[in-house]
Amino acid sequence: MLDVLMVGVGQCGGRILDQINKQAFGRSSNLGRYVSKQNWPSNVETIVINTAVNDLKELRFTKAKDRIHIPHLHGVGANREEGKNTFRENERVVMDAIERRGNFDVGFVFTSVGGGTGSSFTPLLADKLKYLYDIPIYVFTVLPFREEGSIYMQNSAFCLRELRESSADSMILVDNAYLGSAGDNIKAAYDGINKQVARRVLFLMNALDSEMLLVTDLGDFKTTMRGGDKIATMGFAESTGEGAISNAIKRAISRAGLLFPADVYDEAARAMLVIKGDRNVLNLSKIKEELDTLSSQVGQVFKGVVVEKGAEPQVLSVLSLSESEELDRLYERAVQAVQQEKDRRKSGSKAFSRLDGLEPEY
Ligand SMILES: Nc1nc2c(ncn2[C@@H]2O[C@H](COP(=O)(O)OP(=O)(O)OP(=O)(O)O)[C@@H](O)[C@H]2O)c(=O)[nH]1
Ligand SMILES: [Mg+2]
Repeated sequence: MLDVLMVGVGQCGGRILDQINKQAFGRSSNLGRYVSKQNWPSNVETIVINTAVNDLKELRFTKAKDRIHIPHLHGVGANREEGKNTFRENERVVMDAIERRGNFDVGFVFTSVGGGTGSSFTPLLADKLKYLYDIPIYVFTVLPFREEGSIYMQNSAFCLRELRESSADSMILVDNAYLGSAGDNIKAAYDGINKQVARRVLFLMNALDSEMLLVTDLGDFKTTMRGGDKIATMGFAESTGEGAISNAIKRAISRAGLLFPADVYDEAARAMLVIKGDRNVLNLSKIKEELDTLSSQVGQVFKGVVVEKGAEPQVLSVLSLSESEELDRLYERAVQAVQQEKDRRKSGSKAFSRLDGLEPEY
C-alpha cells in the first residue's frame, strides 16, 4: 500500500483538495463524513494550508485537524513577495504539521498559479518536501482565466518558472480558461473544474494501488512524468455502447478530455493510460490497436487495465509534454502584462508635476 501526501495550498488548492476529500467519501451524504471512512486504496494524508481563515472555513469535507492557518491578514492579496516572506516566517509550523503524519512514497500539491498564497508558497514547499522526504513531488497547477488581469498573468508565469526550477518533479497543468468560463456563474465553473481534477486524482490513486490485469504502478507514473519538460497534462473519458472502449481511449487523449490543451501527437513525450471496465467491455485487441497508434508517435506508452464488474469503459491518460504551444501563448501574454504594469507605474498621474517649479503665494 502506498503512503501518499496531498497538500492543497491557497483558496484554489484548498477547494480542489476538499473536492478530492468529498469524492473519496464515495456516495455518502454530507452526514456520511461523520460516520463513514474515506474509501482510499492507499494511505492518504490530506492537508490544506492558507493565510486566509475564511477560505479555510468554507471547506466542508476536510477535517479541522487537516487545516493549517498561517495568520496573515486576509490572504496576501495576490502579492507573491509577501507570500514568500510569509512562508519563510512560518515554515516550521507548516513542516512540523506535515512531518507529524509520518513517511510518504509520493506527494501531490494543488495550487493556483495566479493568486498569492498558493503560488508563492508552493515552490518553496516543494523544495522543503523534497529535502525532508526525498520523494517525487507533483504539483497540480491551475492556470487563470486569461481575462483575470495582469497581476494574475504575471504571477502565473513567474510561479510556473519557479516551480520548474524547484525540486518539484513535474507540474500537471490544469487550465481554467480551457475547462470553464469565467462568465456569470464563476462558482459553478470552479466546482465543475475541481470535480474534473478530483475525479482524475482518485482514478489515478486507484490505478497506482490496485489489483490489475495489466499493471501500472508508481514507477511507471514516475517514468512517464520524467519524460517531458517538467510539464504534463491528464485526460479522462468514459463511453458506452458500440465501440465504447476505442472511443474512450481516443477521447482521453484528445483535447476534449484533457485538463490542459495539448496536441498529444506533437507535444507528448511519454504517456500512461489506465483503462477500467467490466471484463466484457475490455476488448484487448481493440485496446492494443488504439495504443499502437499512440505508441507510434509518443516515445513510451505504459498501460494498465483494471477490471471492475459491471463498469462501462473509463480511461485515464497521463501525458508528459516536451513542449506546449498553449504555454508559449500564456508566457507571451504574461510578458505583455509585466510591461503594462511597468508603463503604468512609470507614467503615474500628471497632476502633481504641474506644480513643479512653483511655490505658494500668500
Ligand atoms: N479551478 C479553480 N480555480 C480557482 C478556484 N478558486 C480560485 N481559482 C483561481 O485561482 C486564482 C486565484 O488564486 P487563489 O487560489 O484564489 O489565491 P490564493 O492562493 O488564495 O492567494 P491570495 O488570496 O492572493 O492570498 C485565479 O486564477 C482563480 O481563477 C477554484 O475553486 N477552482
Ligand atoms: Mg486567498
